[in-house]
Amino acid sequence: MHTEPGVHSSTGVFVCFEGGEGAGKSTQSSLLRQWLESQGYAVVLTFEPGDTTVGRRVREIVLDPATGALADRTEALLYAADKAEHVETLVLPALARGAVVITDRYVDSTLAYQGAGRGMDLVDDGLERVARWATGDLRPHLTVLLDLEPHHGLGRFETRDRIEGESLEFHLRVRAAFLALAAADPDHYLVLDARLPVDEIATVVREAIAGLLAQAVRT
Ligand code: Z5A
Repeated sequence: MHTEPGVHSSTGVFVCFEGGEGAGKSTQSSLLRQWLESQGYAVVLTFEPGDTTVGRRVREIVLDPATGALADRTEALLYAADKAEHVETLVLPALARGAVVITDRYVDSTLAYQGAGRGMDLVDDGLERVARWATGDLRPHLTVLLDLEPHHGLGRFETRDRIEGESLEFHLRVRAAFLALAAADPDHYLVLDARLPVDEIATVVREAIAGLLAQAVRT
């Protein structure tokens, strides 16, 4: 999968969790926040879609099954609007204060769900350009990809939202796209098997973030 080099903030540290449904992103991002705070770091834990005033309304539209089908470009633009608001009003100010910002989902989710899932080409359909434009091409220092076979992840929930209700083939394409993004830029990704015990995953994540923070202090 093709991506251009972007901007990695030089003040705070920006960490992202990605992966399919039920992969443990919320669990791991909360554990990471707790650990970082115990180490004295200022942390902002956030998520997409929906962690701003406007984003909450966008989230309702994109995830409520009652919305029904949307044109692919409409869906991509709604997620892009959420991202633009999120980065501008929440992520960038927190990074400028020197915080560690942890986001549960980010641009890769658009590339995987609206790209591979919906079948929009990243380049020919301009999908990646739109997502990068919406975020000012701000890139995480590290993306933790929690990799899980879709039937395991979907099995962790009883109800399904509008995207979770898509076919198994859709979710298989999404998983493959996440893995391809990580493989294309190994320096900025940590890929972990999401079936491992919660504590084991948390330990590996901590080690990676500790390394990242040590590097940030040196540079
Ligand atoms: N989407 C998009 O299409 N385009 C975009 O640009 C963006 C998003 C940003 C957002 O859904 C949807 O929007 C998402 C992609 C799409 N759609 N889908 N499908 P969301 O925010 O409502 O939900 P989510 O991001 O998919 O997260 P999630 O489903 O809530 O799961 P999670 O955060 O990865 O997992 P969890 O809540 O931490 O754990 C789930 C359960 O598994 C829970 O009971 C845990 O206790 C358990 N768990 C966690 N870890 C483990 C391990 N290691 N072993 C066993 N059990 C575990």
